[in-house]
Amino acid sequence: MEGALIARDRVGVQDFVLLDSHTSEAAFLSNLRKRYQENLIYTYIGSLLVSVNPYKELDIYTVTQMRLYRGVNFFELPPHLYAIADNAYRVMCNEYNNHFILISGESGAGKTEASKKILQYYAVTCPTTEQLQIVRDRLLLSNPVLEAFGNAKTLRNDNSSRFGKYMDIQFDFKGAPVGGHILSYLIEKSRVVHQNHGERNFHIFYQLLEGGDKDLLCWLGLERNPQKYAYLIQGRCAKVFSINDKNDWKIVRKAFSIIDFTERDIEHLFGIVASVLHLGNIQFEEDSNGHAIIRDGTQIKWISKLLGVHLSILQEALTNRKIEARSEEVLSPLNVDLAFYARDAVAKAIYGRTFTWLVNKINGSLANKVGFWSSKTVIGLLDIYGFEVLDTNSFEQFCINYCNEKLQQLLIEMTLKAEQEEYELEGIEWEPIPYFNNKIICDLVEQKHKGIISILDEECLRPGEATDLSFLEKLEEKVGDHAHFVTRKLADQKTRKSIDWVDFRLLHYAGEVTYCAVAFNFLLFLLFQVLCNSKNGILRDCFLLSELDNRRRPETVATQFKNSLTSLIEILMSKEPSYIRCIKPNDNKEPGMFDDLLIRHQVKYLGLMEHLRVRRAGFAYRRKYELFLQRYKSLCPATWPHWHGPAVEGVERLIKHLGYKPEEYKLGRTKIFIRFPKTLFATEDAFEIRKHILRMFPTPFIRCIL
Ligand code: AOV
Ligand code: MG
Repeated sequence: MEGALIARDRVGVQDFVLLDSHTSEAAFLSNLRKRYQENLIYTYIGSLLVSVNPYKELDIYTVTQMRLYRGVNFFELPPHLYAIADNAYRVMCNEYNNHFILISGESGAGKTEASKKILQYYAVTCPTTEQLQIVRDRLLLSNPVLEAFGNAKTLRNDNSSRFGKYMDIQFDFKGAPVGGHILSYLIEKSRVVHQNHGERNFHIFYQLLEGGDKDLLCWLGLERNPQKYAYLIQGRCAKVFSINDKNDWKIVRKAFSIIDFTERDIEHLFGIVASVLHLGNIQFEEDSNGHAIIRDGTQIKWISKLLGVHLSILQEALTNRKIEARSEEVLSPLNVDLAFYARDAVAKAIYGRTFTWLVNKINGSLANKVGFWSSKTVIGLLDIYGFEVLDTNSFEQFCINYCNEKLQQLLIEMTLKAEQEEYELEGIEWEPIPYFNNKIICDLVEQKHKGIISILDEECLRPGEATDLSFLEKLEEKVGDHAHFVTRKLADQKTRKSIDWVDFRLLHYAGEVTYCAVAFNFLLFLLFQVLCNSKNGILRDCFLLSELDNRRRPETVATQFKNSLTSLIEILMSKEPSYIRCIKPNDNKEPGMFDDLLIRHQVKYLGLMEHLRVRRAGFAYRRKYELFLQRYKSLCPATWPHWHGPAVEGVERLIKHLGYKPEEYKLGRTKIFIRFPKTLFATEDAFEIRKHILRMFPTPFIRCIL
């Protein structure tokens, strides 16, 4: 903090707790802006790191930089991801406890980049052995594979994560990484069959077409041109300037071999990827009875070959559904609309489940093979999709935003708790701080019997009877008067315009979002049987016949998601937290552009001001007695050059000499707490002036009288 304190007029303070008017949003923004303009993208709020996406390469991620941060005390160097990573690592090694680093922020704010840089930091700086090199490589190379299948170009981010990811890095007792484990959350399957204008499908499709060799494409029955595929052209931007699909394909292929995929795995995997493209090109037309028939048999032949399913059975399954009539199962032909729906449902299902298979496969290769006993502790990295508001927000946005809501709540609860505990530990009175607790919104979504997910589940139990409209009516009836649910009536009065009857609106902590209820309760389980009997090994692993036998109602996707989030929160609560809050500086992906309005909104909803208030809780600065004395002892004759008594007494002597007034500080059990930044600045300035004078008069005599 040293240099930055002096230069604070130009580059701002490197910790927001040192701002004079800590409650002012304007001061907060001005500090962030000053630093951003100097390419200082990182700033602390206490131990939390705020990061603003630079949208350009900065030379702060070199190996030299990594080494600089290794083993150095948190506040001794400028704020950095590496400081957060190193701190978590050091505490883990010293105290043998588990940690997690939660990286949050909206889409395009830099979460994934941050998580990759932290992983690289550990890969470079942690001790390793020849035997462990492979683990390191696999940890690093799991990223390009998961990104190929789970990321896509969206309007907000050319490499947007469309799944949530929590990755544990496992360390042995020497602090060497020995394994890893990934949990993935709800991949955005709808993208497989539909993309908005200006967006793409998942990267892997374009990589395969662009980079795959001729023989492979020929074997898969694919043409190189993405324009030929209905599932790839809806966004009208198959080519993206910032993305090199050909190169990325090479990286993914290399990663496959390091991660231990067999040729057979790869064959089956791309058989599925190609089948999705073929599925998208299947067209249906109406026969004279109004039933759907497949227009051209070419695609279905390829699918049947690649997935190892019987051609006529596949054909039948795509154009019929099974219904129960008088306890008998009969086939009922689909109309054209439903056939298209069934086709898309299959494409989404096989892609989604294949992604889960991929994560499991990677986990198999990351599993700690050095021996169970040697794995001691973990650091978890959480990189989840950011809060998003699109023109049309569907079930997936509902889940994404609900997830962000839960994480926000975790952060608030954990920081408040930590702060309160520190005060109690230090024997300093805790002053309650008003803050917005978004538990109320989490409850609205997840509460048993009364929450939106429960209502959705109930509706799903009435197949045939339930509709989007009946779901909405239930919502109105059950949560209509909730403060964060905007009823249609209220919306009409407020906005003076009617909102569509298929919509409902939630007031999230990050803003208001209108969700479209269509397809919220229309999840189809067709063609399952065909896929269970596939000869494609991956599909056979993914679609189990036992699921069909299950007389119990399967859990709805929403409930599954809720349960997986609940266990994620449990995993996190059992570990020591570090936080990185990412901010997106503008909507144009442009370097150097600091959009005040956009950033102010994020500062607000990320709760940064609240965090700052909690963090200061009356005291801007706190430091262990030893560290405080070490730095400033030269300012007091009683403590200079050596102080032999207890550190706390040394500090008492020191601050008495400096003239601290009683209201300016408090002494805890192990730390000094300073209320106002200006007190600290005065001390820091005195320290710098003295250092300066010493440099000018280096003779021992002058030193003595100073
Ligand atoms: P996200 O993970 O937060 O969005 P990313 O980490 O993918 O966002 O960042 C978006 C883009 O911003 C990257 O592709 C880089 O071009 C740029 N970027 C981010 N951080 C840095 C950095 N530290 N240095 C240089 N460029 C950076 V989403 O996954 O959409 O929520 O779902
Ligand atoms: Mg991301």
